[in-house]
Amino acid sequence: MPKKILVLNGPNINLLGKREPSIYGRETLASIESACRKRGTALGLAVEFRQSNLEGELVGWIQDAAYGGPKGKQTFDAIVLNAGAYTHTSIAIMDALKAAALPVIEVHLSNVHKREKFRHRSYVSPVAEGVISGFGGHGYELALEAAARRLKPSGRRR
Ligand code: DHK
Repeated sequence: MPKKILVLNGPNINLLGKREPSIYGRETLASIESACRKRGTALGLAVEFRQSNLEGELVGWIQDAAYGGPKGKQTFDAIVLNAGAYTHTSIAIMDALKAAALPVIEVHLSNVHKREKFRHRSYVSPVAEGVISGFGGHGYELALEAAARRLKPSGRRR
């Protein structure tokens, strides 16, 4: 059975391609999703890609990833998360990730540390295995590679 990876995207990520292209690039979310699918298949992963502008919906998806299966079992093996602006504000998402206790890889298209100070703080980083920031859509593929290695039965954590 392939390992299942939930790729979650937060607010305004649906506008990629149109939104501040000098910061976020010209790639659309659909094209990133299709690159992730290809990369996922090559890595032997089953990738599910979702986006929401709503904090509560993201929290619900994180909870379901860990406890939404039959008998409260997990439905995904790891989460790749670009929480958008909620990265910098959401204690609810951080708490959901803690409660889920699944491996999390944090992704940002832009290099948040080159940007405004309020983007330097992340509520996701303390509960993430690692962070990929500044490589545009390619960062999602790098995150899938990290997840594949992390989930290998004999694979080293780092
Ligand atoms: C996306 C956003 O929407 C911002 O709010 C974050 C992140 C950065 C990104 O680079 O992918 O600050």
